[in-house]
Amino acid sequence: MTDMLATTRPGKLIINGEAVDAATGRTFRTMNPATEEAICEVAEAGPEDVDRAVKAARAAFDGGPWARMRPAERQRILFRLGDLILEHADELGRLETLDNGKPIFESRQIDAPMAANCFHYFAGWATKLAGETLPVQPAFFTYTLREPLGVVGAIIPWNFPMIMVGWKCAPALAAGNCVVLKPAELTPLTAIRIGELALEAGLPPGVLNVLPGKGSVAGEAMVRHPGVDKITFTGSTEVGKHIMKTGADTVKKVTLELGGKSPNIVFADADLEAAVRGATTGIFYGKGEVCAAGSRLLVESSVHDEFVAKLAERAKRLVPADPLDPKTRLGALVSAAQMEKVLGYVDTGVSEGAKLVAGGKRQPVGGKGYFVQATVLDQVDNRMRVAQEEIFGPVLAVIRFEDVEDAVRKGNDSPYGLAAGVWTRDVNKAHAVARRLQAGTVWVNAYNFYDAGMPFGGYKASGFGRDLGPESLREYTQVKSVWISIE
Ligand code: TAP
Repeated sequence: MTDMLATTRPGKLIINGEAVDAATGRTFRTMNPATEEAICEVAEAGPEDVDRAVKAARAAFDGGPWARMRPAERQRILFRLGDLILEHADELGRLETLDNGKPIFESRQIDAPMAANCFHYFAGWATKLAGETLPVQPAFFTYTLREPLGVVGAIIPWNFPMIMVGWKCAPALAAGNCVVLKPAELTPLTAIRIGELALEAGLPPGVLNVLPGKGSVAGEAMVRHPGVDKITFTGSTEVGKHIMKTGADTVKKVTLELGGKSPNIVFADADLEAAVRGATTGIFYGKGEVCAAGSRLLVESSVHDEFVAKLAERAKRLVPADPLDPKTRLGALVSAAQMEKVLGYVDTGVSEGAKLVAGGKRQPVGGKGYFVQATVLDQVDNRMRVAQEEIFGPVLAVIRFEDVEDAVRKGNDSPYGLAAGVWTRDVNKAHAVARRLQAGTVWVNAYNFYDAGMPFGGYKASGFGRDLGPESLREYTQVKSVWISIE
């Protein structure tokens, strides 16, 4: 604990290039879910701070330094920010682990490089966004300009705080927008630190403002603020719907990345050893607090028993441990409330008739922390609540299927459509099933792969719009058509 405090300072808001207290002077305490102890106090943004941040962003955008800067210079600054994130990966990884409870292996080795990768990738786009010359009528010279939207409000969840900063801010900034970022109240620390690094990289004041605070207060004020042109949101479907409704009053553009209940489908002809590994990481990576978690495992009947036996054995070996230990692969859930919700779903599953074959219990480490065992529920029917509702924890629901038709039908029988996995050695089957699955991402003989260059987002109730890849730049730009009479 002493060591922990030595590496964390009180968190401030970042508005117009300065670290400041909230206008009200209010703070909140961010907690370490592995030890149940406080990490530090953080300034709590309210509506007045949102207004200041939006005005600073507007000023930087409307004829300010960001708008006037040559794209090559914007590219250089964003690339430098990617470098700084890598240079500070130890510090950022540690902050993320303290705040979120995820293993340091994930936050240091995967999340920090992924966040950096976003800034490196999108930096390159700053110099490549262009309109088109469209010769539609001989009497006119006609072309389009691809322009930024203005001020983007980014509202992000607690499961991948650092990565979400990269997913949202890198493309928005590369396209020439200014950003007001609200990290989740549970995990504000890495967003604040990246905000500081952005200033060090040379981002002019006001271009990236960071407002830790409550969603129902600071987030709500951002969505209602007429000076915000667009909200890019990742979080729950419930809050996403609310944002869409509230944003309508000021005709906000909205991108929503919401929940999931993704099917990971194992055919009998798969490399079963690889599929067991893929099913395990598909659900237990990130403690299952992953929007795209392969939380419904669909297994072909003929290999079901053998597969589930191997899976249960593997899950039992995945023991919760100190997230700061580099060997740990299962950390603490983010909060007591999340742990209670997850354990409640295990009970629900059992009472619905599912069979618990691994885990199912809280397992404190050193007597503390919101740790939950890697849990496998077998004999789940796809209509049960544990198969239809997002649990957002290390709980896998195993469902049998008989053939391709049955697999596709059950796979798509969900309100969500974020991701899916397919395990087979038959290349025709892989392509055919990938086409038929209603999901924004399909992994074949793999699970949970991401890259800044590959679009990611949902079908159905998992939202609309895309993060990452060239596709995401459409979300942060608008097109102007210019007609010049040449007669
Ligand atoms: P939410 O409760 O929806 O929170 C997400 C963000 O919205 C937080 O910053 C939250 O602030 C804020 N918020 C809450 N109420 C708000 C309001 N009225 N107006 C504006 N902002 C508001 O989700 P969560 O529990 O943090 O995250 C888990 C969910 O995110 C899961 O459903 C998961 O599937 C989804 N998720 C989706 C994806 C993709 S890419 N689709 C990726 C990761 C997570 P506070 O937390 O400070 O209250």
